[in-house]
Amino acid sequence: MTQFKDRVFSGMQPTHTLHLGNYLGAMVNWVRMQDTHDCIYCVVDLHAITMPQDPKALAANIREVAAAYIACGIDPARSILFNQSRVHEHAELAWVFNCVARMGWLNRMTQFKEKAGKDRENAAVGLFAYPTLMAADILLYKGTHVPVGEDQKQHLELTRDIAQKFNNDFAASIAEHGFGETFFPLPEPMIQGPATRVMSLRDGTKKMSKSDPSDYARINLTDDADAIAQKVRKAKTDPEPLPSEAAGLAGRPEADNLVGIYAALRDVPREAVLAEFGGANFSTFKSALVDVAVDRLAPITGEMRRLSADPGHIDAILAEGARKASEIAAGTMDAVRRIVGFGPR
Ligand code: AQP
Repeated sequence: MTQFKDRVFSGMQPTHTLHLGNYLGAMVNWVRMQDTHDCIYCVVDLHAITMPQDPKALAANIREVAAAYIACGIDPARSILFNQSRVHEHAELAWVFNCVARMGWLNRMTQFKEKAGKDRENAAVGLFAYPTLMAADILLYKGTHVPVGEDQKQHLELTRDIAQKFNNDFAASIAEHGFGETFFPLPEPMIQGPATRVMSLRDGTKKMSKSDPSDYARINLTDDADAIAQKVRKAKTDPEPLPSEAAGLAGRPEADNLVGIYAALRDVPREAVLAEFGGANFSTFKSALVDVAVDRLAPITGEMRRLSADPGHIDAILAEGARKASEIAAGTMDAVRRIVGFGPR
């Protein structure tokens, strides 16, 4: 059995500024994993164009998301940080995986259904094939651990299915070329951020999302203290005071979400939050929530602003990251070409 070196891969789309859901659901975990793993963090710009993007805004968002990674604690000296479109092997391996994955597998993906909405006939083919590109992103680096929010669980399962099918379909060729019994690892999803599913501030049943048309639905990492205070004050709640125990949050999605956000920002269990605020009304709780959110996010926002003032520096970091990523990607793709039968280039 081939042994795979532990390696983390994950990415975020530069479709908009990052928000609290991206931060608590994935980024906090990304930062921690740098202490224990080799990490590769990507700004997944090829994924971004699965929905229409303004080219100028996309270019700016790529730099802004890279700045957010660094401001949150991703260290380009320890982790590889780059944007996906600079490494052409992502698209090349995705094509091979388009020929490995089955239509039925992709038809089951709930994210495509949600994003395509009722007008499925008019959705980009790339939006449908999004999960095969995601599988290529991870497997190009033989990623073994993928820290993500809960919404990505289904795509990770598909990545494992694709890796498994590739390993089975090409088993003879993999062995013949001396690559052992299995070529790709089956990556493990690591859904363990402080809040793996942060919900919209306007609707506690919908996830907080970059593409939500209302900016009041999310707290962006670029929001200043006033914007955070306004959004939290306007956040939807219900008329009851906060319960003293977690069971009392059942059927109260907005209360549950705000308590979860507060707990995650302070890194304490929900029970501790309810022990402190049980019986309090929302205006008291929201003031406390604004304070912790501002405390936690202000240093990140400040650092993003500082980094964004020097786009050349960010571009240099992305170029160096792409150089390192390409070295690994080229090796994997060269092997895949041989395994599939294209021969070396
Ligand atoms: N609301 C959320 N709660 C917890 N985790 C979340 N993530 C996203 N939203 C939440 C996690 O953040 C990482 C990056 O996500 P992405 O940029 O690839 O896109 P997404 O999952 O589709 O996030 P958005 O914000 O909803 O973007 P749009 O609106 O552009 O599609 C992932 O690990 C994700 O799980």
